[in-house]
Amino acid sequence: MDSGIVRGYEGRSKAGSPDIRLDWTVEEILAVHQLPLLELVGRANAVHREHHDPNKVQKASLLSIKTGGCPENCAYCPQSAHHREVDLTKDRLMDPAKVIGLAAKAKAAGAERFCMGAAWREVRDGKDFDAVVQMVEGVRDLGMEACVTLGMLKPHHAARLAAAGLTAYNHNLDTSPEFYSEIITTRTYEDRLETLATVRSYGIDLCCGGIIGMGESLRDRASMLHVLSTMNPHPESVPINALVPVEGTPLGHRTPIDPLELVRMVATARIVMPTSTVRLSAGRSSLNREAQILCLIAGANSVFYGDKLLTTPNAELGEDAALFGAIGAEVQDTASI
Ligand code: SAM
Ligand code: DTB
Ligand code: SF4
Repeated sequence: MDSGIVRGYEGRSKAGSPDIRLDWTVEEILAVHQLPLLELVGRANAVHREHHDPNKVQKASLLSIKTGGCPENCAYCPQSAHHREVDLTKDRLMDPAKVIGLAAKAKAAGAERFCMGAAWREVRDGKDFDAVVQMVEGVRDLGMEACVTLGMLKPHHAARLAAAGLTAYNHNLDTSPEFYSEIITTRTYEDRLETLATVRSYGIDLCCGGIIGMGESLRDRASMLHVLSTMNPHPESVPINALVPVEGTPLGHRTPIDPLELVRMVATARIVMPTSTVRLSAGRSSLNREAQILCLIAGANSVFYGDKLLTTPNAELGEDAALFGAIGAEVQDTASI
């Protein structure tokens, strides 16, 4: 690629940029979301190009380090112990050496970020948390960004993760404050916000987003983006997931969303949070190549790479090679993931 094409994006302002607003209202966000599609995508792409290299898509690799048996009752989640009809093999926490080995493989296949998820309600002190700290250290030693998602945590846990070099902590709002209790009743929105504040206070980046396609209204989507875009600073990373309906969960029979709804959500997130990394996360396997490219034009600048998310299938590696080939990004050796 002619590096001159992208040179203009280096060194552009991030924090303190005049177009970074912390005072978006729900009405304004809803109005952006409902713009005519071509206008919305055009505006989002302009914001994207102002703050990011439009040819760069970060590949993040995702691994479930502890699977299933979670005491929370999140209606979308196959890992909740409340949803007994789900066909899922539970697994204890993985061995750190195995996890670090898989991170090295993911790096060899082109991943820059390694995200580890545990089906925990909260972090508890003990050998399992010690092992997670070891995993974070190992991933950082490989020169990769490390992200974990472990549920709620206390300040001393955040302090240990920060000392281990953790790049980011993923803790999603999932939906709007108004719709939240339709989806989860075993913890509150306030619990979520408290964990996020704790993580932030230890200088760890926030990875915080949500899911669309759970029966929420467009106002709920705008309201979730309102909570995110009024955080100061904005979360560094915002995953936008489309519900993966899993049989046996209360949302297992929901019809998958129209891909253009994901395009609208990504574009709106890009406009209201110009400098955040917007991640096109779960649900990508039901999008064709062109719909994914539309999401990238609308401002997504990262995808999960690899054939599995946590417990459900992701876009297939061959399809991803075709996607990255089509957009001209470097194609890695897919056999090594
Ligand atoms: N237990 C931790 C927690 O809830 O924060 C971490 C793991 S949890 C599986 C991480 C995120 O995955 C959830 O917050 C949710 O946004 C997303 N997720 C889980 N199941 C999903 C599904 N079926 N479709 C889309 N996103 C899903
Ligand atoms: C996020 O927002 N999406 C990822 C990551 N953060 C941890 C998880 C998606 C999980 C999809 C359902 C599954 O595979 O279990
Ligand atoms: Fe547990 Fe997280 Fe799944 Fe909720 S989303 S049931 S907290 S693993």
